Amino acid sequence: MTMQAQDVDVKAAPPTGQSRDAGAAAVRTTNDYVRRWVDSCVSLCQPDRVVWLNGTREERQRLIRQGMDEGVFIELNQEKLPGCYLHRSNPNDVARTEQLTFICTPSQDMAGPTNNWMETKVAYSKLRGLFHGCMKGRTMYVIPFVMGPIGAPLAKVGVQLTDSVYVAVNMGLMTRMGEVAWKQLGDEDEFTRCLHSLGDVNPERRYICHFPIDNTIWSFGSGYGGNALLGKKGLALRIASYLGRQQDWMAEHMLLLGATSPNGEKTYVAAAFPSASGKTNFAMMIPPEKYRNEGWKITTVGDDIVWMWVDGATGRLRAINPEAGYFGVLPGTNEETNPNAMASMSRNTIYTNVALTPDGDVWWEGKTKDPPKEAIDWTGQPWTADCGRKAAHPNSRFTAPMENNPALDPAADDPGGVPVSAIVFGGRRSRTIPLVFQAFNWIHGVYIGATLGSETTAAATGAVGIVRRDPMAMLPFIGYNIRDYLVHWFRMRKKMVDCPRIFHVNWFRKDDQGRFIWPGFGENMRVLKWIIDRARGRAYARETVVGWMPRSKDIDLDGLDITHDQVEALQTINPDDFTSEILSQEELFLKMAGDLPKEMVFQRELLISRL
Ligand code: OXD
Ligand code: MN
Repeated sequence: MTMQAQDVDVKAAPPTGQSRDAGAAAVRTTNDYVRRWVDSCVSLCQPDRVVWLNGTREERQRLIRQGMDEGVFIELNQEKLPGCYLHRSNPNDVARTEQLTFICTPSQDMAGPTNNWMETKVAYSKLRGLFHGCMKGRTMYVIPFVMGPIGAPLAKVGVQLTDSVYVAVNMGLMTRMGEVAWKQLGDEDEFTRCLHSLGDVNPERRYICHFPIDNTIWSFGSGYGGNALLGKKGLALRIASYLGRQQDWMAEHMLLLGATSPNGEKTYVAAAFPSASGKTNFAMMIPPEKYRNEGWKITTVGDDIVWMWVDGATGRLRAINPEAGYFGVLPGTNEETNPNAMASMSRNTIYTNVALTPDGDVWWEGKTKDPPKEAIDWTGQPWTADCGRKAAHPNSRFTAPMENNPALDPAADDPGGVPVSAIVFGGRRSRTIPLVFQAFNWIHGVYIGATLGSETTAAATGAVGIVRRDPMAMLPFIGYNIRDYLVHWFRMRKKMVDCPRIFHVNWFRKDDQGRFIWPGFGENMRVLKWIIDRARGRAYARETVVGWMPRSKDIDLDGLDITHDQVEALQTINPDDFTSEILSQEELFLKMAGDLPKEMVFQRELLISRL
């Protein structure tokens, strides 16, 4: 890449420490806090060059060309997939590494029993050692970005420094990046300081460290989305959840969708499912034909993260999606399971760790019924359909701007956000947990969310398919003590005049032959319809030990190849299974021993007494 007038050649500049003067004309902000912080990081990391990004399309193209020269991006067939590129990561760097992710605070109690903790000074000192000189010979990109629609009261500014051109391009897709951030920041000090380096991409030297008190994230040794796109899990969940507790709002691992009924009534629903458990599919759902003909429509506000606050005027919960793009799982995604996701990734998209076909297209398991005869797999090796290896990595991903989504909700960019009428928790459970039920009230709903269990997936390294407790699907993302997080949920209720109704769903229950009973995907509309009607006080439910449940006749099965008896089976609560379920919640309760909010203890006792 030829050097731009605005870039700073640090080698040609006076010794580090004075680089600010050398690059003064080039620096894109007059904010002294930013300039001093960038200077200190330049001194630490010693890049050859500092490039301040402005978020324009031309700049993105320039970065992509640069990445192609470096072998970071492979151009795909531009007729089929305009603006689309493939990236192959280091094979040791394909998922979030929760065991290497830390909350760094002065005391361990601030991080709590479910986070990895490092003492602040120890963490800075350890990571300073790693960052020292790590960008020699490399370029440091300065990425200003905003999380949240511009003008939203909760919108937050971050600045990420990175030596990865892949990260720079992805940040441009996932956030509102560029001049808007400098404008929002003005002369203030209120921005998240995000420092990132690929280092030598060695898991032995990989640390993702969050310093909530300093509004700072240092990530070293990984280029994987959840570890390296620091606006996402780092800022929008871990740091934001900490800020939300201080400032009376909530940052949650939830999708946010709008459902428009045939008479034009619009209901917004937020839903928390653990990573790689169908949030993107639910957020982009296309209702079954019957519903479409009646006039039902689903629109997407977000597919992964929501920020929610109580509106002073109405006393109701409102929400925004802090992100501007999707970083979605590919295996299993196709024209049938999620046509809106397929359309979203049809242009200006980065594909990570999928197979490359001879015609310059991409492929992953489940994209088409028939695999291509041959391809280059995600590791760059020749692959054939009968070779016995997977062509794409199970956690292969697409990064696409949300503007590509044909079902984007008109309010997705609205700084005022949308009102939330229902909150849904869902796990991946092959046994025990029914298709749908409603909590008796908010406190019971918080208990249901807090004890959420789910079978693990490929989104994080480690064993797949084991049930783990994943409170609110936030276990890896709560930036402080889980005790205080649950108390925060209980307290938020007191600020609301009317609160969203809380539900639990499980699309993943299996029969004795190991087959899914519920068809899922667009058919989930039938369950969503009951949820909406309950939230609006219209549908019937019977009281059961776990909560309010629809009778099978309350779920519309018209046009579906499934009987009312099967739905009854899906809704069955087996007391023995449920006793084991309660016992398996003990693991979480024991971790929080002595610190469990009393509401949790009472709810468990009430559940046991109902069994
Ligand atoms: C994600 C995740 O990538 O939750 O969204 O892992
Ligand atoms: Mn996620």
